[in-house]
Amino acid sequence: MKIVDATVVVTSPGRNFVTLKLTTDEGIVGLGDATLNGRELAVVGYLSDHVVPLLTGLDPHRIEDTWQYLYRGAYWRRGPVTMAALAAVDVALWDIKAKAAGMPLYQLLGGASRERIRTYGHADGRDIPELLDSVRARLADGYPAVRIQSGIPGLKAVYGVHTTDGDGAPVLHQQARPLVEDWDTEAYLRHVPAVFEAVRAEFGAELPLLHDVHHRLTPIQAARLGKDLERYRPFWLEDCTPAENQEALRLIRRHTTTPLAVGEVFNTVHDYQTLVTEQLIDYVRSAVTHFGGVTPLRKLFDLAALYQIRTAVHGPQDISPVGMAAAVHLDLAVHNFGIQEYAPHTPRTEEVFRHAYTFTDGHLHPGDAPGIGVELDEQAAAAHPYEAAYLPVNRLQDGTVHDW
Ligand code: EZ4
Ligand code: CO
Repeated sequence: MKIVDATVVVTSPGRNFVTLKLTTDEGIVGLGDATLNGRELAVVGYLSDHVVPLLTGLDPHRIEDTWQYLYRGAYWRRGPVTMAALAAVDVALWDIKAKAAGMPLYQLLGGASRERIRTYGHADGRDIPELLDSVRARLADGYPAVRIQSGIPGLKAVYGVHTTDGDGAPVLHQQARPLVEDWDTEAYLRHVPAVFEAVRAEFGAELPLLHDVHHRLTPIQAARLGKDLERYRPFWLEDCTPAENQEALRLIRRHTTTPLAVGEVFNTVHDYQTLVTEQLIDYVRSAVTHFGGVTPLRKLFDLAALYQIRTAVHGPQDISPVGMAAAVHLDLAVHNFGIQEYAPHTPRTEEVFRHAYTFTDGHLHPGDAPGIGVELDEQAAAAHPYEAAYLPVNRLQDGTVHDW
């Protein structure tokens, strides 16, 4: 079999998605997600200018070899743009291989290790009462675990607390220039324990509760927060520091038994080397789409398994249904699966990307369609052209830029 065509499709049914479509001489089509929120066109250029011209004529069955050819062959390795482009190629090739085999992808990854995929949903509120209502809504949706994010007294806008448009899409992400949010670490550190206290008081001890710090603390601040939250038994504290300084996690780990989850902005196994081999974290959080695909993420998961570290693939709405499908196949197959982040895509997005994976009673299943089980409706996609959109930026009250 040979690849005879490769095209890059950009569509914005509420937010931008970048999809690579590979077609073989046998008429098999493979899809891969290359969406990098706020920097989409950089990946489009990388793919169209430097990858697509290399793909035609290749044997799509040679996934590992193609991955190494594009990774090592570029010389300039790693980085979010490169690895999102590589991820799209890798997933499209797995899609083709599984379709050629007449099997859902998870079968080629070793078959199902479980019946279904446990997820967590997002609850948020501008204040605690609004958050409690949101938790109630997620429980009504069937989620077995909930991430809780709350507004902070004195701050106008913080990560994870949305206003939504009629379609349910987060409007904060749809600005032609970055929205400016504000931040005050001391106010945050004072407020979060009260948020956990209120949620535990309302929903009891058993509900798994997660919280995303979004890279905003110093190591000693993160250690303090981890200690303060221990009595509420969080499922995890996510991205408590900017973890490209992996050594920071040593300090945090010495002070708290709160489980730690890291990795949504990482793009290779090297970014995790210290964190995993020194057992400084409990969950690896990379998305298929941002980590170079199923091939390298599987390798990370196997490395993590040696240290009893579990998986928690990043699953925001800026991963397309193509990237989500790939994740759900991997989740079903690997032994050290932990939990999957999941928020349904908007109806407009689901018209463009029809998927076999299902969400029932708070659990995902990849379905049994051959391949990854996603079809791209190109006509529907073309009705939604690219729109410039950026993630917000964060400033302290004196104007200093802070990590968002
Ligand atoms: O801010 O994917 O855990 N989830 C997150 C996400 C990220 C977005 C950035 O594009 O932190 O919501
Ligand atoms: Co996060």
